[in-house]
Amino acid sequence: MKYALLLLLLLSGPLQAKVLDVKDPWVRLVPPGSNSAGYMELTNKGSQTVVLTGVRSRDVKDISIHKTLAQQGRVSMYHVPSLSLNPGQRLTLAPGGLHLMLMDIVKPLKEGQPLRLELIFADGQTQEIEAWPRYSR
Ligand SMILES: [Cu+2]
Repeated sequence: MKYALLLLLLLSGPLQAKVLDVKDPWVRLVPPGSNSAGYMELTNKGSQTVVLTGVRSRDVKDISIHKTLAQQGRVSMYHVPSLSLNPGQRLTLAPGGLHLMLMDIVKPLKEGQPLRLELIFADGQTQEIEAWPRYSR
């Protein structure tokens, strides 16, 4: 009986909560050695505010949340410490705005090979997603 339960748990895979609804996660396909950026649409379908504090990956050493800002003809990026989503709120990470900055990519990105990312939330929960490398939207 115990054995059957264990087997069932193993078959069902890691027990990870889906904290956010993540639509169309993708990363810009860049040559090895270059930095890349990750994009997706996040929706909080729960009843609690969700705070995304970071993202990590086995294949990228340095991932941070960035925002691109165009000001007086100059484009710059700044670091955003966290993203907060109220219940029902949707947030889009897209070129020219919010994005995940991927620096020090250990395993070169390849078309058709998803990059595994782990979203880290303020309450300690994590959520694994797969972002697909491609040249543009
Ligand atoms: Cu950036």
